[in-house]
Amino acid sequence: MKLLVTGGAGFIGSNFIRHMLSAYPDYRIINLDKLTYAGNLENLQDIDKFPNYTFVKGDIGDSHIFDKMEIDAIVNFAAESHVDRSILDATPFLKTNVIGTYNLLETARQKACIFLHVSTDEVYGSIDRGFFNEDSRLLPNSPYAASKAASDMLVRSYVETHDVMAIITRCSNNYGPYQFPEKLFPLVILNALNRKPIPVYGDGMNVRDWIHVNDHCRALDAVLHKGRAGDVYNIGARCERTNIEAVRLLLKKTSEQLGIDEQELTGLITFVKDRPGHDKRYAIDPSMIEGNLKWQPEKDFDKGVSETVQWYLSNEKWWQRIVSGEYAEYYRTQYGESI
Ligand code: NAD
Ligand code: TDX
Repeated sequence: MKLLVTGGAGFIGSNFIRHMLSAYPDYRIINLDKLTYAGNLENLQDIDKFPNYTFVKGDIGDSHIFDKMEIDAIVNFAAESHVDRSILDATPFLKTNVIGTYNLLETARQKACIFLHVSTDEVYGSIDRGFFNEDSRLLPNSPYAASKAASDMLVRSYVETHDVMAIITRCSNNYGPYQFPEKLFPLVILNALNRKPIPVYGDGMNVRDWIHVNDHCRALDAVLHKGRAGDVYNIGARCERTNIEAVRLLLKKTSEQLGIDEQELTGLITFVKDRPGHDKRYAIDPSMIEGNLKWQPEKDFDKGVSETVQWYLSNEKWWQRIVSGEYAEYYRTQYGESI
């Protein structure tokens, strides 16, 4: 199979490429990535010499970039992905997540190839009780979520109008290696290592549903090979935690691995002003992918968190380069000088 992976230099895309090259050594993969602040070729250093892997620097919004590519399937990870940045400026979110997806849909239409659109549970908005299923209404609350919901709507329209063989997946919060330090898990680990305050928004009681990135990649593999065109699949590991529970677990694991007293790190927790429009709870029902595609998450949360802490401890060179670059300026804008 000839796969075009977009956004493959980011967190989930790079883990997906690694998974696919190991599971299907005869597949050919083109990774097209714009290399925004979140794209990092160091995420793929171990595989960039594979003969059946090619990297192309480019923007999914560029309508001619795909002309000469032979493609059986597109897996679209390319996006602006951070909610807090969409609050500061939504412009790149609309350009990439909406117009960029539209351009990819036109490409899939012309090449008559499969289009797997990697979306998010955030398009459903927040739910106090119960779970979102694939038929739940889309009620996005952040500009990021709205841009992803808009892209999902476009995908649906290309299935209905142009018979594009498109499938949408909506996954819950991912964690694992190579996640950019702006997201909660790496931010907590790195601030703990540097003994910096750990900002928890509001009262810390917002709930997120966590899945290890490898389980997400295995689910995407199942959808790509066994999913039905036109369908939507929720992906989740039934692992809800309040943010403060997740932060405390991360600090427990970090202190164990550093061999220090846990209280030295829990003392860093600092409750800060809440995120505007902060969704209270995400919780999705993954029964459809479990039943129809026989997929199940494999990674135990406690073990996955330990391994993730260990990964950041062992890969200081990777994150030092990020935190000393553009990220430092974003961090100051987001948290101010005191944090
Ligand atoms: P990320 O921010 O780590 O990576 C995004 C990648 O897309 C980067 O490599 C970036 O350079 C690239 N990119 C951005 N704009 C581009 C453009 N115009 N053209 C080409 N490449 C471009 O994001 P992530 O966390 O890996 O998320 C990947 C996808 O999964 C996103 O679509 C996101 O909405 C979705 N998702 C993420 C999560 C999560 O918890 N992180 C959960 C569910 C769904
Ligand atoms: O400093 C922080 N303090 C804090 O309390 C940060 C960065 C986050 N939080 C809270 C906000 C959320 O309730 O932690 C929770 C997780 O925050 P993020 O890591 O920013 O993720 P979230 O906003 O839930 O969105 C993520 O999951 C769905 C991804 O970033 C999206 O790309 C994905 O679609």
